[in-house]
Amino acid sequence: MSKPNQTLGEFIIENQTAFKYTSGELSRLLNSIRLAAKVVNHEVNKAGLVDIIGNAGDTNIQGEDQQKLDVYANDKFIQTLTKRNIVCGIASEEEDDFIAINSQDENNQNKYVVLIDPLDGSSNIDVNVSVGTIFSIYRRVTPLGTPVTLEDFLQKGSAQVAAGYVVYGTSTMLVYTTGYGVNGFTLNPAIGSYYLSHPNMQFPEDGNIYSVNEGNYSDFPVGIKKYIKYCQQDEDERPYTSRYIGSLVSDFHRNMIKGGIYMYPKSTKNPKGKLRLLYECNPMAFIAEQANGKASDGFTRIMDIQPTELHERVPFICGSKNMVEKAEEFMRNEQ
Ligand code: AHM
Ligand code: MG
Repeated sequence: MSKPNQTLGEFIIENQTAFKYTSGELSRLLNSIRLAAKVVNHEVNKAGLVDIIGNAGDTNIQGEDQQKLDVYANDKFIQTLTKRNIVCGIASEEEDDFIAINSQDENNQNKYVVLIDPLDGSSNIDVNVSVGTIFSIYRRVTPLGTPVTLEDFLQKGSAQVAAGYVVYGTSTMLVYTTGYGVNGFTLNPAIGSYYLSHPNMQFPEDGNIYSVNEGNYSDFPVGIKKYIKYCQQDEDERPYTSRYIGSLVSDFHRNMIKGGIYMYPKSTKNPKGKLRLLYECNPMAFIAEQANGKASDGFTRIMDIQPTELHERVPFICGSKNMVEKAEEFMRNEQ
């Protein structure tokens, strides 16, 4: 399905016909995310210049207020997604409530809801470490012609029609799935086009990297503590390497390429885990499974969890299949 020098725009159109997945609306939706990600990328790249061009809250030389980058990213994604007559609702990490969007004919004919973390890992921005955007797309479940409701957002991850992330790293990449494998596109900033650089991405079945904030170790469930000790044992192919950026998208991206496991378990500080089910865990879980990896809360498949709240948190274990299954085995044994 991939061709040399193929751009993301070409790929989206070509796959629309190949998989007949929409009347073109999903393609237009993905294109709007592609566009917003370019605009945000441009701004993220200037983050190191804040002392020169002004901080959040300052007024810049054009008389515009400088915004914090996560607020800026949120605004850009919402603006871009709102204008195209495709999306009927958006939920964002930056918004307490979902945003309802009516179609231009005022008839509520837009089909899709988008859930988004516009700038994840934003504590990394000030220190020039990579951050990301995560998105998840569903068809609404309430009838067309009626206003969107919370029910449209509280769908299981298994109902996602597309999900993806953008990593603003040493290069900027957009990685996404529509349920037919995972493909990664790298932005050529000189000309503003994304090129298919990582076709058909796959997690290696096994890996030797584990990513977890070990500062929280003493608070972790016993099963996770024992699994971490297992990762550190000098036996067989172990000890594994510990790598933790503190930016989910970047940690996930590295583990998908090299083979590894990411964990954000529950702890006393975060009794339900820290990461959000709807716009952090579900989209990453969809990508992981489409890339032959696995995602669970330690016991249950992430995409089988029935959400009950927009900003619900969940423990998250995700990565190479054999590694996630091993961690689950430790969890089960300590129940
Ligand atoms: P955020 O949505 O507030 O940016 O938090 C999510 C981030 C993830 O990207 C990252 O994996 C995790 O929080 C790091 O948390 P911690 O600093 O507690 O290890
Ligand atoms: Mg986040």
